Amino acid sequence: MKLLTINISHYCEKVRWALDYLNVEYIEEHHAPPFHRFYTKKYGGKTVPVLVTKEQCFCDSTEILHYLNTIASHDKKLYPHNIKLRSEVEELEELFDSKLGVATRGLGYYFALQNSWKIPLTWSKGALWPEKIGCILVAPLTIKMVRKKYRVNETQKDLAIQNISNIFNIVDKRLAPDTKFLVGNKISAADISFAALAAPLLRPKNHPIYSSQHANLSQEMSDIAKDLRATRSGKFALNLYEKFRVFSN
Ligand SMILES: N[C@@H](CCC(=O)N[C@@H](CS)C(=O)NCC(=O)O)C(=O)O
Repeated sequence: MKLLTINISHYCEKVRWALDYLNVEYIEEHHAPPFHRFYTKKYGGKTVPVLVTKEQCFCDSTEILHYLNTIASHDKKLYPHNIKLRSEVEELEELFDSKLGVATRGLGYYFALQNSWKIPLTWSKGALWPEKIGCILVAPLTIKMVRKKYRVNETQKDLAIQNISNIFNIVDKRLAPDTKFLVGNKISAADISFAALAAPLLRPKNHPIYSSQHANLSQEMSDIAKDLRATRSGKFALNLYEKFRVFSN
C-alpha cells in the first residue's frame, strides 16, 4: 500500500497510526504543498491522506480507517462489532474530524504563521528535492491560500480555542479516572482520532513528527498546550500515545 501525506498533517497521522497499529506494510510518500494536489488528483481527491492499494484508493481518513477495519484481525478491529458501540465510535470520530481537527489545525497555523519563513521547511520535510525547492519558491502564495482557506485570524483563533475546550470537556465527561478507552475495552478509531487530532497542541512524546519540546513554541501556544495537557482528556491522549502508538515500519 502507498500512503500519500503531507508530513505534518494530523489527519495523516491518524491513518499512519492505524496502519502501524494493524502492522500493515505500507510506503509513505511525503508531499509538500501545493504539489500534493498533483498526486491526490490522480486518485480523485484533493486533500491528504490518500491510501492507494492494489485494487482501490481512498481519499479521506475515515474512509481509510473503515477500509483498514475490513482487513484487521478479529482482535484488532478499529470499530467494535456491537452496533451500539460501533455507532458511538463513529459519532465520536466524526466529531473529532469535523471539529477538533479543524480547530487544532486553525490554531496551529495561527501561531505558525507568526514565523511564516519556517513553514515551507516544515511542510517539505520528507519530500523529494524538486518539490522541496518548489515549495519554498511558491511559499508566499501557498501561505496566502492557507490563510484564506483556513480563515487564520484573531476571531477564528478564539473560536478554535473555544471549540477545542468544548471537545475536551465532552471527552473529560466520558472518562472515569480508570477509563482506558473512549468506547469499549479496546483501542478504537475514536481513541486514535482524538489523540492524533489533538497532537498538534498536546505534543506527545511518542509522536513520529512533532517534537515534544515546547521550547520552539510561542509563549501563548505553549501556555494553551500546558493547560490542555493537564486536563483529564489531555492526559488520556498523552497516555494513548505512550502506550499504544506502536510503529510497524
Ligand atoms: N476529511 C479529511 C480532511 C483531510 C485534510 O483536511 N487534509 C489537509 C491536511 S491537514 C489537506 O490535505 N490540506 C491541503 C489541501 O486542502 O489541499 C480527512 O479526514 O482525510
